Amino acid sequence: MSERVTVSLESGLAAEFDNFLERRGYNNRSEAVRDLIRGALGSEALDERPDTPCVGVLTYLYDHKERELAKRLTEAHHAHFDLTVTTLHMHVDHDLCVEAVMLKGEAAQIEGFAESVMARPGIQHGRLHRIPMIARKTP
Ligand code: NI
Repeated sequence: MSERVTVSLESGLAAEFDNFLERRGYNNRSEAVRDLIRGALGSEALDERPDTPCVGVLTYLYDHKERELAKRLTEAHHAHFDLTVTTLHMHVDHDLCVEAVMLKGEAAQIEGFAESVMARPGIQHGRLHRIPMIARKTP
């Protein structure tokens, strides 16, 4: 079930918004407005409520030959088996690996685990993306 909401925009802002839609590939304003609202509500939840249930993806690059990094990463994942649902590992070349770790848990737990991994010496380009499980996409 959906509710109709009418929004008035001054012409300059409406033109900027239409340019935004074109750059992002949106076909209509409503879908873009819905995504922007979800994004704002999700950010607020992540900032203000550390127990917000989330799924997350942590990605990073590392050299598997660097000291005992690969072994220590595996140990960190096992120590947090309740958060780390699965890991995708790509051998980029002879030395470098990229991993994408799928996480599920509370916002702060996921962030804490991700920060502890990204802070390890040898971990490069670490990035976490969290999706709060508060507002699901509906047509
Ligand atoms: Ni590898």
